Amino acid sequence: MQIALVNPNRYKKPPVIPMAIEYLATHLWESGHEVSVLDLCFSENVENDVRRFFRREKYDIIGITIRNVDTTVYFNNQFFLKEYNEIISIIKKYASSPVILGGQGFSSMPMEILNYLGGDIGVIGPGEGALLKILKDLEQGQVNYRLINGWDYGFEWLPHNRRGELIDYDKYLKNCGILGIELQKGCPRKCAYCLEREKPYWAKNISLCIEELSCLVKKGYNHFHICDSEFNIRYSYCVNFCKRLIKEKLPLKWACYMKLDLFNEDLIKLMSEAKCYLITLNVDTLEDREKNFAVIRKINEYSKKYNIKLAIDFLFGFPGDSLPQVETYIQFFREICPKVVGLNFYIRLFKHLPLTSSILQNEGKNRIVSPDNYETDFFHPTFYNRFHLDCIKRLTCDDPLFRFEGFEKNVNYQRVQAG
Ligand code: B12
Ligand code: SF4
Repeated sequence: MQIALVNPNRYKKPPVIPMAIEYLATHLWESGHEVSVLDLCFSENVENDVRRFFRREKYDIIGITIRNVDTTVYFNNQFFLKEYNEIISIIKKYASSPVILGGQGFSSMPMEILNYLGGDIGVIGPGEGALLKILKDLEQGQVNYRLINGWDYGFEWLPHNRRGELIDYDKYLKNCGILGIELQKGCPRKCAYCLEREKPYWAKNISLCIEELSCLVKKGYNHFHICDSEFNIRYSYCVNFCKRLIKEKLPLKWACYMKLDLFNEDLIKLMSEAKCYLITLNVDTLEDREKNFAVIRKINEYSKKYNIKLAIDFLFGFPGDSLPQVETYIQFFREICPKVVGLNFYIRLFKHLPLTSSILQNEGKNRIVSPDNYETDFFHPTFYNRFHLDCIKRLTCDDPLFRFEGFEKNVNYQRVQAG
């Protein structure tokens, strides 16, 4: 069948290569389908590009990747679904094939987004197996569903190599983008505020991941972000991945996200030898404070020892948090002095998260706010907030160690590169 895959993500702080499309295209292609890609990230005239693309060919389905709902930070928030809605309306002017939606953003509120964007079918989670099922059902005239769950269709066939020539990497790299690679899917943990919580875990074959990296390095790319929810979900996997990377001696550097457990000095040393240069550590005040401090202190110590930059994304202001408690965290970060600490004290509440229902049950809508007068309906950007910006500013005293999320539009790898 002829499949169109569209990337409507035009946010460029930084631009993100639509790796989902590359993996999906590879899998569809390997399964005997034809795939064309319309990447609108750098389009100067969306309508013209859409018209030209859909005039060239008639497609059996149009798959659209919905990566982000919004920036998920309160200050200078950008709500992307409105723009995606406009793009999909334009697409529908020039093509009448079924529109299939999927992606991380989509999966956060599947039915709501499917209705809002006017899609025909939505896929929750990984799209590889689900898309093949949809194609088969469409061929046999058996589509009697609007949503399917991609996690139900297995992982063993996940592609490790991707048709890089489908996307113009150079435009992304020139605009501070970097390449990504996915090693592991899912996260079994249950952090109440996180969209990635409680997802089946699947680790890709390390040899195949190394092969994927080698291919990209051969093409001249050397800067990567590991696109896993957290790098250290399974300790033995991280160790084996690093060991293989060290053995291959690939000329590259990489950044990753890590959670506050399943690490030790050996792992940080191996990561450094495998050319990891940046760890972003998610820290929240839901965990026990003393336990948090002890673990962060160690990761910070080992990162410094092995020359890896440590960026901390600090999420606070949960129900029950107090200013004196926040102050102890600020003092602690000052004392250990990581490379940078991003402060986020507006907690994005999504419709289907347990944190949202528990806040509504216990406090009602008292502390629920939305930027730009959006409705506080948990579909549009909706946040829980306890602290005023000025109070937190008073605690940080303009110390450049601390960055208030949303004011500078950049991410940790850019902050670290900027020095
Ligand atoms: C790594 C990462 C980053 C890196 C990316 C580096 C790089 N060069 O790729 C950096 C740090 C740059 C980044 C930036 C941002 N990120 Co980010 N990021 C991630 C993370 C951890 C992995 C994304 C990824 O690439 N996964 C691997 C790919 C292969 O998986 P995938 O995209 O999900 O695709 C699969 C499925 O979703 C599905 N699928 C996808 N598209 C489609 C389409 C169809 C038709 C179908 C059927 C299926 C399908 O199939 C795919 C293959 O299995 C995710 C969380 C997560 N675990 O996914 C957050 C995440 C996507 N990011 C998020 C956000 C908010 C951002 C920022 C807006 C942050 C900010 N304020 O600046 C920016 C946006 C930048 C941009 N231009 O879009 C949010 C989105 C939340 C939301 N609902 O809106 C997430 C979910 C994190 C979170 N829990 O809040 N990010
Ligand atoms: S915050 Fe990290 S560890 Fe917790 S559920 Fe999300 S991805 Fe998993």
